[in-house]
Amino acid sequence: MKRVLTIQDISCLGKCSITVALPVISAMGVETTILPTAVLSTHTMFKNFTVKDLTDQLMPIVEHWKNENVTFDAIYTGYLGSAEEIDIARRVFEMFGSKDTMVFIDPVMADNGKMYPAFDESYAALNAKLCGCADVIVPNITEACFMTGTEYRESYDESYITGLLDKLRTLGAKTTVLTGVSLSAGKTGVMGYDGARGEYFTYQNDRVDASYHGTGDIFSSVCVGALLRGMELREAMKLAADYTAETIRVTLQNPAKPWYGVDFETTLPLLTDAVRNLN
Ligand code: PXL
Repeated sequence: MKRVLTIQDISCLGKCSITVALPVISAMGVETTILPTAVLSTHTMFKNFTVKDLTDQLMPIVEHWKNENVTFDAIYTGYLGSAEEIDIARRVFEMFGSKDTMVFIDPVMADNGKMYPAFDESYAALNAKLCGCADVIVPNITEACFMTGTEYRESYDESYITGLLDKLRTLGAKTTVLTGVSLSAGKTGVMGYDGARGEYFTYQNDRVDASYHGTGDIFSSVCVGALLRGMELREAMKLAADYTAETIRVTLQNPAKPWYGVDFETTLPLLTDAVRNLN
């Protein structure tokens, strides 16, 4: 069984970061090791959340693993809380990286044109540098703008997206995928540059008119699971985009849905089915 290390926070309530990555990737038949950067009472879209920073625990934990000769097929980073944690992520890539280890970075820090609380432009610059270590990066348009110094636009055309992709490519990641890209009315999905094939690709599905917290983490977790189960990049992106859209659709039908996240628990069997016949 493939093994991934994911580095992100634990938001105890909120259906994001590790509380999504662990069930989603596990359901896809991939062992998931966690390196929790902080414990928060909720994600940061709630008011008055608590935070216990775990930065001082991170190196002792990974050094223990190193002494146990643990190896990872992939390292997946999501929400990292500080400059120091970005630096630790880089050290973990150096300690556990090899030519066979996929480094997958979701530079979580912003959405809808704005930074999340706790982040600023200098954090974006550090995240941009970290992205240079990756095999695959999956920023949304807002994160891509902050990392490349590009003006954020609500409405855009394909040339704005390819322009952003070209700027992102200069950061150094092999494959660059922009998420939340809507190339025509009623559609949304991804547009990326596949470094292995040297070409752009797009995948668009029907837009569901609702925006939920944690859906970026679901998308990334499915990509990581699918890639580790041997799916091609495009297939993995399609599965992740379709699964995320279907989960939002299912959530909208639940009259008792929580406001803070989606009902991925209901749709997890789709992922198990999708990987059932893979090696
Ligand atoms: O879903 C991204 C995310 C992860 N972790 C925390 C967050 C957010 C987004 O706001 O606040 C703590």
